[in-house]
Amino acid sequence: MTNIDPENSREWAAQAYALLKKRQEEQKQELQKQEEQKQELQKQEKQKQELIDFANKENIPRQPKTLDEPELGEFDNNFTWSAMVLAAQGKKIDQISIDEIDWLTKLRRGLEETRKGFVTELLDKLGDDPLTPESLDDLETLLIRADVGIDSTDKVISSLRTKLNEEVVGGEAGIKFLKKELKLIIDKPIKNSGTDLLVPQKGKLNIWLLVGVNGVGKTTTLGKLAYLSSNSNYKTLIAAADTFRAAAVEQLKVWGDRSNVDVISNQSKNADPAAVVFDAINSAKKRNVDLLLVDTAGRLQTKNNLMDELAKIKKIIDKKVPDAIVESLLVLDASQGQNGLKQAKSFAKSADLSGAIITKLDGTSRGGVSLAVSEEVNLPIRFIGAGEGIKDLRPFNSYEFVEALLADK
Ligand SMILES: Nc1nc2c(ncn2[C@@H]2O[C@H](COP(=O)(O)OP(=O)(O)OP(=O)(O)O)[C@@H](O)[C@H]2O)c(=O)[nH]1
Ligand SMILES: [Mg+2]
Repeated sequence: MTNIDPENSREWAAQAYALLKKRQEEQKQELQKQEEQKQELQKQEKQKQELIDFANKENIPRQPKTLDEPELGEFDNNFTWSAMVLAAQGKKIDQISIDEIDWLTKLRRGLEETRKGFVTELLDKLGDDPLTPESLDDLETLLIRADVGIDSTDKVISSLRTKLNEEVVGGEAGIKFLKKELKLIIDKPIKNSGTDLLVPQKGKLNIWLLVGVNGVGKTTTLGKLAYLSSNSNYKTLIAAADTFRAAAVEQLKVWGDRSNVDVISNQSKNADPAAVVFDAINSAKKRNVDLLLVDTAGRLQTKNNLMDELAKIKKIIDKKVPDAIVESLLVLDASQGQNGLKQAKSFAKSADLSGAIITKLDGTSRGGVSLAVSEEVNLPIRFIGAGEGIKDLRPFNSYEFVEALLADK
């Protein structure tokens, strides 16, 4: 990671902006060409009436790739900040995409409420003065208020206190130190897991189970994951193992259609979720699927029968595909703050979890709960969601998260 000076990075951002603008123009022209070709093709197809049915059923070519990058916005603060975060991670100008800029802008905006809760107030209080024991007390209160959790807060404050005993710490240096400490907390379970970035392993069947209480965003997250995965050229399949809620299958099919991913379901009443997973595994094996995403019903961690159901799903997987790589991902709604943390703790006790996905970071002041999940539940955060759109989910990146959390404007 490089530290670049603000002047250079502004210039860097301006160059990146110009490049993206040019690329967008080229893509638009390409898209128009594809559209014209498509219309021509449709015209021809119309003339071949007898082939139409067949073509529609089996052989219809996939839609030409539409311009799925968002529009490039203004060259403003958001763009500059996002470009700087990418530059600091060693990205080259020609490696960045509008998608990444767009996501970082969303992330920063999403964390705005949380940030307002403590950083802005902290920076106001600190001004340019060095940190004092009193300002640490203020920081402590603000961190707790942002749902960072007692343990993480204690850790950060005592590190800062030690540093303060050794040297004078200016406001800016204090924030830099704080960022480093927060990042350490988030990175610990990720490092412990031995996997920095969760991606499906090629050549194996990867099965990701999404679990969590009602309404936290499991199905939406699964839809976004299906999009990410199929867009990254992993053969993807969805298992609709939420047989509890009547509309669940339909909801999943809509998501599946949006990313051309099939959904395996069983529409009969009271279908057994484990049986759906059984069918989905058969299908996945036949089709050489890389990633099978399993949607499950929302459940309270206290409901034993539902927790048993999860165990049953896992048993089926173990039996049918013992060499599959299974991830049990707990979906947590950030806006639930400490309540979400409690859920995570209970789930971690009764379900064998391997990671967490934090959703609804947009519009909550409780984004700090991500730190509590890392510190107190010891779960690596794998993805974060900040919006209801198909692209509003990205692999978790602790550097980007902490930068967005502590961005000063
Ligand atoms: N703002 C925002 N809303 C989200 C996000 N993720 C999910 N939602 C919304 O949360 C609501 C519940 O989402 P679902 O995906 O149906 O949640 P679920 O966990 O599958 O719910 P059950 O199946 O009933 O347990 C929906 O209205 C989603 O659009 C997010 O990151 N941001
Ligand atoms: Mg659901």
